[in-house]
Amino acid sequence: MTAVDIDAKIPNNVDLGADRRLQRALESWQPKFVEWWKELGPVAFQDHDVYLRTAVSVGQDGWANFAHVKMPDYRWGIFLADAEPDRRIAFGDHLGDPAWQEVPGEYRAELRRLVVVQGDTEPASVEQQRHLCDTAPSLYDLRNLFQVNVEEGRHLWAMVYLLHRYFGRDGRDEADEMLERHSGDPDKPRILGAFNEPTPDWLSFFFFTYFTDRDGKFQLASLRESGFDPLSRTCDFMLKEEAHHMFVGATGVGRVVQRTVELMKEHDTEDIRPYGGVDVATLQRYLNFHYSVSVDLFGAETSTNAANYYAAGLKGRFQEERRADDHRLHLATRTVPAIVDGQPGERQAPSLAALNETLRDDYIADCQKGLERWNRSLSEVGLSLCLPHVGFNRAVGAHAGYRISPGGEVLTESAWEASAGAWLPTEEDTSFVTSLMHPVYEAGNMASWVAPPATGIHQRPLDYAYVRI
Ligand code: BYC
Repeated sequence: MTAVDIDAKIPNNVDLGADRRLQRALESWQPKFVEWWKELGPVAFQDHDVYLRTAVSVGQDGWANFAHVKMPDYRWGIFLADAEPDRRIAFGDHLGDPAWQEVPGEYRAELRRLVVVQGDTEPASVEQQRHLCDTAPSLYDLRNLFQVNVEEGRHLWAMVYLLHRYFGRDGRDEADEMLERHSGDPDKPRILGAFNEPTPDWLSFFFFTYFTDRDGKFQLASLRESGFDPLSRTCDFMLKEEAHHMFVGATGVGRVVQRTVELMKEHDTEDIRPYGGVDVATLQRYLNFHYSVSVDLFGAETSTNAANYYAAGLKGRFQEERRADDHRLHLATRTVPAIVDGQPGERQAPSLAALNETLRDDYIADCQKGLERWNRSLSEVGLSLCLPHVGFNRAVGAHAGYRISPGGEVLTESAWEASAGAWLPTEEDTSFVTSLMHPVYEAGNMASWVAPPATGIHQRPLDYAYVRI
């Protein structure tokens, strides 16, 4: 294990000091990153002390410090999980070969593309969320937003390190472009669809961190399987931080649901908008939107890119080594969703080509778990939330171009137009949700539309000054 150099200009456990050229290259990218952070990171609170977790090590325990820090002074660093001795590639045509410590020449372009797509999402989400600090429902939530933001920044660092260290000149150019594309920019947008959608309010933020960060969990877990060992180790450590982001989403939506149930019981009505709560129908529409754009992030049902990544040993399946098959998938087949005779149906496809779908299946099963928890609360008022049909509101894959209801029925354009307002957030929903978004910045207080969390952060009380105002 390489020791963590925490006091270096760029904290790291990759022995950066031993490679002067690389160190200089990254140190020249560092001010561009900080400039980007100040320009396109959170629009306020940059000079405030925030109770942040900072990665300082990669072990099981004590890998992070908690302290008040000003965001631009956050110690963004490069941390790879410890190397596994004699690690072998666990799938694909190189099954059983020693994992690569350098980029194999024949897979350079594919690996670079994977690293770039992954890296691009990280600053994108910070850009999407930059205005949320104006309207946080509590200091606890404000701090969680900033925690998520600084860690997405660190995840960008994780990918930029790989680009600089392993991809030479074009890697450095790609690293610069990470700061040049911007979420929603018509000329230079972010690469993947969901990362160009705005995150205009906190309800959207909670659903984004539940559904879209969960795509991050599954993509990172697949990249952790990579035969390219530095990518695998980097993703392993990123997943540790990522868990908190999904916690923010799962508990965030859970707290909104809890408050909704309280208000419904108190006022004996589903129409709790007049009492400052979010009604269940609105929650379902927000869920439908964030779920469907996140489901798109897995790509098409069958993909030669995905097959090639797997065969080459670059990107595996979720929990690859726990699967009881040959880990090559040359002969295996599976069903994938398809439109058959104009209706949602299935077709048979080679498992190798269908790996995006396999990952999407794992993701959907994971999404369902949170719903079950929220629905336990909602059962007290006889209501529930559900995931829409996989073909609903899709822009990528077999269902793109079809109008499919949440129940899975193919609709004409006019039937869709007539019902879409019941299924996706309307302008009225957005303006109602916006009307609830008022900052609550007295320690311990909470906005009316969301219940307080069960506990504070790192054993601190709920009325702790998570952000010093
Ligand atoms: N939007 O062959 P296909 C995270 C493109 S999130 C726009 O099916 P493939 C995070 C596709 O690029 C995790 N374009 O694609 C979360 C391809 O283009 P080309 C991010 C799309 O390659 C929250 C074409 O359509 N990490 O970490 O099999 C906060 C054909 O599609 C989209 C990764 O995604 C889309 N949604 O699959 C912060 C992991 N979908 O080649 C962070 C790395 C597809 O024809 N990426 N296209 O020009 C990959 O593994 C794959 O690139 C994808 C796409 C799974 C994304």
